[in-house]
Amino acid sequence: MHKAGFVNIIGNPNVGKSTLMNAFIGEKLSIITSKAQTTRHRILGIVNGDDFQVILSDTPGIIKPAYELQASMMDFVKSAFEDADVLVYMVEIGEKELKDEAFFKKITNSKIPVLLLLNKIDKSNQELLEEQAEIWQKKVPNAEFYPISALNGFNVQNVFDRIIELLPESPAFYPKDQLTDKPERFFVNEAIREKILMHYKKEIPYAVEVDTEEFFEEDNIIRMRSVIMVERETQKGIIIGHKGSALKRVGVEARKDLEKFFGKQVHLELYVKVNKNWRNNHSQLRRFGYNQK
Ligand SMILES: Nc1nc2c(ncn2[C@@H]2O[C@H](COP(=O)(O)OP(=O)(O)OP(=O)(O)O)[C@@H](O)[C@H]2O)c(=O)[nH]1
Ligand SMILES: [Mg+2]
Repeated sequence: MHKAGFVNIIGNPNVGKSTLMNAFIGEKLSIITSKAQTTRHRILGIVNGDDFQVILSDTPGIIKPAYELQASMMDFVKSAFEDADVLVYMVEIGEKELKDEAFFKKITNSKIPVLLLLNKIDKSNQELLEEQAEIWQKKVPNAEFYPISALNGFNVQNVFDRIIELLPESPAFYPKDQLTDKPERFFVNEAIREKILMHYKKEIPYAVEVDTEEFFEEDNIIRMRSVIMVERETQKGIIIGHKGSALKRVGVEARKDLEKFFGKQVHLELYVKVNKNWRNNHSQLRRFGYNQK
């Protein structure tokens, strides 16, 4: 018998969805930072076995959209409700509610199996854990409950084994050697965006989009050129930094990650461009892979 299906991870921003996805895959497919709204797309991560194919979806954290980019991010979350065979609803220790009522109702009224994961229990103690477990099991009575630590791997294998049990009988949806639905350039963009989230403050990371214009694979090296887009001229100066030092740091760190990811030497050229108000521009958003209706 062969099992296959879609296992979609949803929850508030910053609870550890991408960390869990990477733990299941065993690779750094999704970027992870301590800032909210790190993930902007729905990213498939595929785990293949002889008799199963688990198609995981990492999704953006649920927020009330304030601009078009965020509205597109929430459309990715909506799509994750539509095709799931198993829903993984992740919360973190100390969290009390999913702020979006409509999404929360979809979870509590779900006809498909829901796994409720209480993450970051490594930061907790027994008393707090029991208190939180009770709160969440009451809130989502239709779910199976698992305390986990995506970071340390605690209970991750048990959750994965349960997912396999819950999957429907089905042939594989993707070739068995496929790891994701995203092209190579997507991971270049993301590696750069991760460094920008890590090194710049306040609004800057949220005003940035990255587009990889060139990706040439040669025998011993991959040559890439990417543009970092910002919304305003002042932001451009901040990204570049004094004598280019800030941009250089982004480039060096992203290149190191990309060399690990592709298993090959990488040459990465970066430049910065102003793309006014791209976050609210439908055609620009479409160009960057956000499904605009
Ligand atoms: N202590 C602890 N930290 C964790 C755990 N899982 C994730 N984190 C941290 O929580 C932060 C957010 O992790 P992400 O995986 O990026 O969270 P996310 O839900 O994908 O966030 P968005 O994409 O912004 O919605 C990072 O700093 C992680 O290192 C965990 O089990 N324990
Ligand atoms: Mg994420």
